[in-house]
Formats: sequence, structure tokens, C-alpha cells
Amino acid sequence: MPIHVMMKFAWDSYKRYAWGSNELRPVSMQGHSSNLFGSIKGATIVDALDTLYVMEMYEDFEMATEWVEKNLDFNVNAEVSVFEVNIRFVGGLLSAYYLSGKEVFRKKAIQLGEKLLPAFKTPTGIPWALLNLKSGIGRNWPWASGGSSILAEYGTLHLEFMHLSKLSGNPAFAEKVMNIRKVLNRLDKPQGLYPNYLNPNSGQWGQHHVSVGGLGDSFYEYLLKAWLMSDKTDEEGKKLYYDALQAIETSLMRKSSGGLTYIAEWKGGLLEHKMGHLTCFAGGMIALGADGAPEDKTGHQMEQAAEIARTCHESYARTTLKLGPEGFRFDGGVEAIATRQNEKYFILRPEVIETYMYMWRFTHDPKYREWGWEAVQALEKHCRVEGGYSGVRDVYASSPNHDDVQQSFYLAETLKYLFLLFSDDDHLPFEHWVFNTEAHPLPVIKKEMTDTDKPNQLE
Ligand code: DMJ
Repeated sequence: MPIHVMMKFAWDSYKRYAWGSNELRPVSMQGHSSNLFGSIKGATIVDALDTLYVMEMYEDFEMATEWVEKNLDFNVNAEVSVFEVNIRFVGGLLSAYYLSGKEVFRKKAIQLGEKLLPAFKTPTGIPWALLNLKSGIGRNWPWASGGSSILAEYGTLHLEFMHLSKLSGNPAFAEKVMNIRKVLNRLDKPQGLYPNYLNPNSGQWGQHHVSVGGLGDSFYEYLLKAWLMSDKTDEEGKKLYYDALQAIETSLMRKSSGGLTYIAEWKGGLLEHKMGHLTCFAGGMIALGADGAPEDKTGHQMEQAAEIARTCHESYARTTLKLGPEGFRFDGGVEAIATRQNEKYFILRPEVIETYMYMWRFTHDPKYREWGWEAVQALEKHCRVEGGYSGVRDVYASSPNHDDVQQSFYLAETLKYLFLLFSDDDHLPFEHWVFNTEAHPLPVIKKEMTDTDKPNQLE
């Protein structure tokens, strides 16, 4: 099954049953709206724009562009997740702009970025998680430790905001995200690790939970990518990334008795021997950073990345449906298997395929394409339903019980990374493009040529 045919089916189903809604319910064949986006509409359209473009589905891209022009509206009286709106909508609009050159995307990205700025009105400048786009009033998730903001949320704005400053000429966006770094730099890090919770009023850490999966993940990713996207001029981003990775290696990375490397979670000094599907993105991240690693660690980091890819593949291979669980454990006599009912679901997430894609690009070892192909077959067999693709509730069940949601990131990320895994390396080459955490490609901002770099005018 060629990947663009999968995309066509996912897109056509959304178009037919849920056009304009945020997401599709592929079993009940109707629209689905998550409150993460308030009353902003069309998440799937904006998230899918660049995938349509990259797969050369230009008619569909035009249709999506027209919808954005006529219908995408941020003047809504509703509370949104700053992080989700940034990675999916701002990121999606920016990459659609850079790929197509269409002005409407630049304009809409800046408009939305301006709407998000009031989220930074806190005593420390660490933004709120939730923001009412009309009133500009923000707050944090009620469940987050003592009113804290979340590392993976406030730490995953950097790439998009740097581009917003570049495209708008307004330095405010870049200043806001650089200030987040300043606040973090002033704080003590327990064993060099970054707790997931930070109070935006006091500037102090909340509970000492550390994770390279949910609540922490893309913060680390954006340190590395900030450096890469700056054409390797952001030395601070570089240092913060490699120092954090060293702390992760020392305190969280472990090998099971069966020889599987995993990244555990840390709760108040104790290790929880659990890895999330979300954590599996780390294989790709470590591979992407390996080339610039200090102290001759390139080979070592490539090995770590390959080992994580293998562990994550095992988490798929050890299920009945050959799709990965949301979380898997390395305790109580099991390895890479979910033991709790609420960790057995699969919601079309991309992280494992993302890691295969990076590993393929860096090694050309055919096993990564083989593993990607296994995932394609499982998606076709168990997730494809009459009205699109659906997640499943239990990957260990003998037949799939569908959750009836086609997540927008399935089109933005899972299908894009699959497509790139089976494409030549000159599709979106890493020298020129950096992927935001929702797989939206953003161009490297080339450094000004210095006098010595400049070609000799006389020659
Ligand atoms: C996406 O929205 C992004 O990849 C994010 O970083 C994590 N969660 C989903 C996909 O699993």
C-alpha cells in the first residue's frame, strides 16, 4: 500500500464526513472536536497542509488553502491549549507558508501568534497552559502540581516563535521564548534533570517528576532543534541539550535483563521502570543530535538511538495487533509490555515511526524500512475502517476495538514520517529543514555570511 494512498484515504474520509471539524470519527462517520482547540476549527486541515504538499496532492492542498482563507478564524471567545495550538496551527501554517510561498499562511500564522502572546503575562514570563483567546486571560491545568506550567508545553514554543519574529519583524516572539531559557538557567536542576512542573508565579519547580515522555519530551527536542534551526549558531541551545542528554543517560537510561535499553521516569528520587510510546521519539532525537555530540560521543549516541529504536520495535512486536501500547514496563517480570489496562491503547501516534525514519536516513539499515512496513500492514489491517483510520483500545486483544478517532497528528506526522521513510533522502533534507514536534518542517535560518565566508568578489 503506497503511503500516499493511505493519506488520500484518511484525507478523503475527513473531507467527506467531517470537513471543517477538528477531527474525524471514522467509525460513526462524523466530525469530532477536542476542547484542546477551544472553538478554533479545522485542526486536521491545518495539520495536513504540508503533508498534502509534500505528497504532491496539490488539488487537495488548494482546497485546504481555500478553507484556511475563508474559514480559519482565531477571533473566538474560547480557551485553548497554548502548546497544542502552537505546534499544530502555528507550526502547520508556518510550514505551509515556507513550502508554498502563499502569503495567507504567513498572515494567519502571525495573527495567531499575536493572539497567543498574552499567555506570557505571568510574573516570570513562563506562559500559562490555557488561554482565552478573546479575553487574554490565562491559567494552568487544574491537575498540574500546585498551579504549575508544564515543561513540554512552555518548552515547545521556541522554533515556531523564532520564525514568527523572523516573518513579522516583531522581536517580541523571540524575546518571550529566550526569556524562558533565562528562567530555567537560574534554577538548580536536581542531578542535572528538568522537573516537569514549574510554577509561573514563583519561578520554582513543582513536584520533582522527570520524564522524556509525556510532560517533558519535546522540551529536550526543541533544545537540540533550536541549535540546528539556527544554523548551529545557538550555542546555548546546544550546550543545554547535550548536558540534559548526559543527565538522562546517567539517571534515567537503563538496560533490562533481556538487553533492552529504555528510558525510565523519575518520581521524587525513585525510578519508575516504564517507558511511554511518546518517549520513543527519543531514538530519532538522539540520532539527529549524534553528529554534533561533544567528546567523541557520536558513535555512542548512534548506538543508544539504535537501541531505543529496537526497544520500541519490541513494544510493537510483543503485541497481538503489532501496534505499540501507550506505555510499557520493565518490571514485575515483563519487558516492553503494557501491564495496566489503561496503558494498552494505541491512538495512531507517530513516535516509533519517526524514530525509524531518522534511523533510516542516518544508517540506511534496511531493517528500519522493514519495521516501518510492519507498522503499515498493522495500520491497514486493524486501524483502517470504513470511514478512515481509527485508534484501538487494546493492542493485546485478539481483534481491534476501535476508539473512533482519527487524530490530526496521524495526517501531520505518522503518514508524513512513513512517506519520508520510503522516500529518497532529498525529500526535505535535514541540512535545510527541521521538523517541529508535530512534524511540520521549518527551514534552517541561515547565518549571515561573514566576510571570510563570502565568495571572493573578484573571482
Ligand atoms: C503530537 O501532537 C506531537 O508529536 C506531540 O509532541 C506529542 N503528542 C502528539 C503525537 O503523539
